[in-house]
Amino acid sequence: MNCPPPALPPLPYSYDALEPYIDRRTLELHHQKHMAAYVQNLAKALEGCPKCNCCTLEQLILRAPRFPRATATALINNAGGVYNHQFYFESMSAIHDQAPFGSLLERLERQYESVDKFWAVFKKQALAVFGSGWLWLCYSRRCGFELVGTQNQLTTLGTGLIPILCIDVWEHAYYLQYQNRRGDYIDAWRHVVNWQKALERFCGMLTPHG
Ligand code: MN3
Repeated sequence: MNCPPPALPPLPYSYDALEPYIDRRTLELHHQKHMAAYVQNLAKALEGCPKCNCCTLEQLILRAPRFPRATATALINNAGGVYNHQFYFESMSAIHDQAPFGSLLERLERQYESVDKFWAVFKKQALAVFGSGWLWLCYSRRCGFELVGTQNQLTTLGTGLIPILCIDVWEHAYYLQYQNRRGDYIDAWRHVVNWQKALERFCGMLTPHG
């Protein structure tokens, strides 16, 4: 559970750490302008909502519909924007070309046959997210892995699925470097996925209290 950050949290790597797959300019703008705007707008929304201040990001998103409409919209967009960007930036690593391993690899191969086949499905689904949104690799004990698209700053919270990885497919995540070629960005993204973090999320979920 994460508390709303009072200021823009730093990235877990330097701005050029994902080059050549995601260039410095794209990452700088994405973090310092796009994510920063969600952090600032969330802080503004919380000023007008004393009851919100002791909530985590996840609680703000889940409880948003209980608030008056303007506050609810501000929370869904901005708590969602902060949560999604934190999740996305933590889904990537300065250690390139990691491969899934351990129990996560076993489970992926059981469901998709091979990592290459998983990526083929992932790319197809990420290309199919219409407009601005996200693609999530999620897991549930009942259904196994599911690839779930969300629009705008909606999350997978409240679905019963546990998110493992997410890719931002808003155009601002790739347009400077890849223009309209979302498929090339998805291919490049594969090189910077943080499978260590993905395994931690997956194993956290598999503990009795996870
Ligand atoms: Mn973004």
